Amino acid sequence: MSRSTFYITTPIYYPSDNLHIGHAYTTVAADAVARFKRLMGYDVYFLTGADEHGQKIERAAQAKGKKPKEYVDEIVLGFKDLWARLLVDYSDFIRTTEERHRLVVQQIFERLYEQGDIYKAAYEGWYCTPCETFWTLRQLVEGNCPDCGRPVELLQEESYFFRLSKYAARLLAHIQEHPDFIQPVSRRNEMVNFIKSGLEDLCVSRTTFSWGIPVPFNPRHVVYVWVDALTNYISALGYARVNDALFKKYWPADVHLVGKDIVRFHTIIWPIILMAAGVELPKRVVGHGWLLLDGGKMSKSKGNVVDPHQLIDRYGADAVRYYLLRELPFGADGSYSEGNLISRINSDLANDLGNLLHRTLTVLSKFGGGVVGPPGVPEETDRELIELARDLPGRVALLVDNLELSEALGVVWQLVNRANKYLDETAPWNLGKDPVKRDRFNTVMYNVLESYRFITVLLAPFMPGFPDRVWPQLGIAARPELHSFASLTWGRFPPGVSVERGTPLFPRIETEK
Ligand code: ME8
Repeated sequence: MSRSTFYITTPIYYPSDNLHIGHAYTTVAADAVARFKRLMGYDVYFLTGADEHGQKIERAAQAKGKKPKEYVDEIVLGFKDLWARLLVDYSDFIRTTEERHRLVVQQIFERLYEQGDIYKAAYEGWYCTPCETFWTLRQLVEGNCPDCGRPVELLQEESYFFRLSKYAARLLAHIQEHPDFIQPVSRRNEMVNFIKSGLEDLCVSRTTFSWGIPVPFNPRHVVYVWVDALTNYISALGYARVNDALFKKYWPADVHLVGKDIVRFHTIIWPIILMAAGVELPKRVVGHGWLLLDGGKMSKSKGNVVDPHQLIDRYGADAVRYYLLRELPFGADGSYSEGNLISRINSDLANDLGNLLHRTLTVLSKFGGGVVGPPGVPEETDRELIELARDLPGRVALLVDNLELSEALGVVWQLVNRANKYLDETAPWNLGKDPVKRDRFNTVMYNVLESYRFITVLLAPFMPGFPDRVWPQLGIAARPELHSFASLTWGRFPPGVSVERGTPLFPRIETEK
């Protein structure tokens, strides 16, 4: 039987500048989900990439005295370097300047034109370059872009238009019939109201600059950057090409993960392009919240950004990933501060998670020669711990499925905390001194080690570097069959292996300067 597939995407980011930790958040979240699904045995395809066209990029390149392609090539190297440093394991990286992408965009544009969904008309509109979005006068807020508040430019040109209005009713019906299509619910309600207030046809070509994909039948025009960009999710799979095996296998996407700023593009323009092209819609679009800095959205164009490289240098990729994934509850915003990051490291990682292993191995080395014996008959307090561990894989899997990653980590920490408390309650450092209590000592040690195996397997998708540092300490580095999701049935930890105390997993960060 073939394995179930799972296709997840991140937005393709603009290489107008280097990425900040807001972008890192989306990509790391998608990576954690992709890794979790792989761990569960799914055949996963995880796509990320770069959105390289548009006036914003053209201007950024000009400002640096470079040709656009030369400019984006450099920045994209930086994207890939950041993902490698953050242990992001994508299946493919699509660039909208690639031929394989251009062909698909042009083909879809031509098809929609031929079937009358795209038409030519004179146009006058207000354009926000940072957002690459047209607005009508009525939509402006005090004369500025309603999304970002920055000045807009009046543009007059002959353009191609896409009949969004024609598909509005069908899109609404789809959203009603597929309650999971837009998540969280608050975003779905917003989009439903937006569609009900009436969709205007969308201007989908530009003539005032040339850094884009030419409209195939009128190359004076380039394709609107959002139509270009959204198409990446299928062009990367080889849609409409001779070799479309990936498209056949993985489409429709299970999750498009995006920030709340671009949910509208993904739940209105993208599904309507697909409907018009006769392609199935993605199953879910999930809009996460923003990472705020000093109460405002971190953004490249505002300049209030935090460089992920510095954080990785200081704290390591696993800690940065953990912090990002823990800090934003599903769908909600979260505030970034280095102080919070440090307290998460010190309390959650050093004190709770790191210390649990360290205490256990210290006691086992001192009183058991570093070898755990088989467990005896469980007592009430053991059963409580064991039940919590047994339920954990299912609970975490469900939360990850719902993209509730902060909540999923919270659930893993229930076991971390319970195991620490269990050590306090059972005090194996006393049991170990008393030969009569050897059986009880082994039981306690066994239960904590087995709990730690559960914790390590479940944390692997969130902190991919973590397990490789734990397995040698638990003495099961050479036992990959005990590292899998399927191995999480209680009692598989092998008695008799030698544990090996290592350096602390997460050293405390000293804050006083
Ligand atoms: O919008 N907090 O690219 P972009 C959380 N090219 N997430 C943040 C964030 C923050 N402060 N800032 C950015 C584009 N993001 C288009 C996408 S997709 C077909 C085309 C994340 O470089 C979040 O995922 O402006 C947001 O949606 C994305 O970066 C915007 O990246």
